[in-house]
Amino acid sequence: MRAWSAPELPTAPEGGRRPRVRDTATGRTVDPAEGEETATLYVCGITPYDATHLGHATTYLAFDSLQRAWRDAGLDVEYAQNVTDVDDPLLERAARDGVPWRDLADEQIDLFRSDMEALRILPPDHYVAVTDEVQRIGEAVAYLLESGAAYRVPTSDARDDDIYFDVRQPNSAWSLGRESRLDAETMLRLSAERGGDPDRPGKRDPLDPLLWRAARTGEPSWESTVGEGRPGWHIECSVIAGDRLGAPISVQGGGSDLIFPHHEMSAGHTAALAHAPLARAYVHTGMVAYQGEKISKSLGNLVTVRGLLNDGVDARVIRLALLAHKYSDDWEWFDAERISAERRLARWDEWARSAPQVSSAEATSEGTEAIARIRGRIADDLDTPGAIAAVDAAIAAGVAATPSLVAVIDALLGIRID
Ligand code: 5CA
Ligand code: ZN
Repeated sequence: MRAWSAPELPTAPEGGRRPRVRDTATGRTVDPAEGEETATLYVCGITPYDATHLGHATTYLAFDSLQRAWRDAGLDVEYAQNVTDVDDPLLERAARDGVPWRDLADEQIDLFRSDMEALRILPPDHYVAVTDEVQRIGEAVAYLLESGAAYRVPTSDARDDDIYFDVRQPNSAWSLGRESRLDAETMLRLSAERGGDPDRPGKRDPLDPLLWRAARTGEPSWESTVGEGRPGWHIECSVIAGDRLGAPISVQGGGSDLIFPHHEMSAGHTAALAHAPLARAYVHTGMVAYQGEKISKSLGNLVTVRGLLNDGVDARVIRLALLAHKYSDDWEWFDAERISAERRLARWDEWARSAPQVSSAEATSEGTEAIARIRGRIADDLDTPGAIAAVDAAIAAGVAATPSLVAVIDALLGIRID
């Protein structure tokens, strides 16, 4: 599927540092592309049933920062992202609003693309709709059945059986809890809250996740190796990441609401399919809240990228406001975030216009130091607030706006100042 247009990446001076990031599965900060010349990244994409809110934007911006850091360090990046364009929340919203689910999905995917483009977020090399991968997913589910990692559960309202993944199958690359490190009670609670069905009769373990849902009347379905139906949620990301990037990838990314069950089960599926871990590092962004609650399409407390842009807010202000928070922290959006980002951007623009100019050939030692500081902050687990503070400090100290310094700010923070 078509992604969106890539923003221009400026040519920064050599000397970028390889980023280290915190891996949820080990709690350690690691270089997930150690020894590699190409870093591979998979970030869980949207379920397209409502507009891109600031929580989504923050998550995609964090992985944009990671890619910018990798590229600044001279690595190539191969990046895949899915679109969950068939799933219960999308079907329920379409039914509620009386619109065909396909139309709702297409409209929201278009909006998402235009929001990502406005925010100058680097597009994936592989932008993959789940509905285009149903055959491949069906084959993967057939393989899991044959190898004993999956089993059938009879249904009362469908002709075929549903198919579930057996979380207790021994596997050298994964066992339950490997990625999330949660206790059994928390897993049960989160499974019930986040799309699982722990109470479904006929399962071997309450946590076993759905791999394939047999066709039901009134629901979209496709023919596949395992009959007519549609994919479960976690298998889509395992199959797309494995097919486009190959396991293990450097980083599996998404919001912290995906740690369990989504990334845990995706890792389990990949281990059973490829006999390899899904990722070298699992990186999770914090949840953005508004009016005291996590921003969520289902709660309806949305602050959308489109809404802010329509109010005349500069896309660079949105970027700066979001980057002012450490990616892994939970935080809450207030109007004050926008106001302080506007003031900061005005200072930065003013500096680029009025600070003593020097030619690109000339490097001042203060400028070189500021560049090293910005790079050092980003390489240290994507400390964007630290990098922003380093720019503020350079401006306050009267450092010249050299082309190199301006280019590094654009290359790493995606903010072009003029
Ligand atoms: N389609 C699945 C992933 S395969 C999904 O979770 N879609 S989503 O539209 O609900 O979320 C898209 C991305 O935004 C996910 O990475 C999710 O973790 C992240 N996200 C959702 N809400 C927030 C929030 N309030 N703050 C930060 N990130 C969020
Ligand atoms: Zn996913």
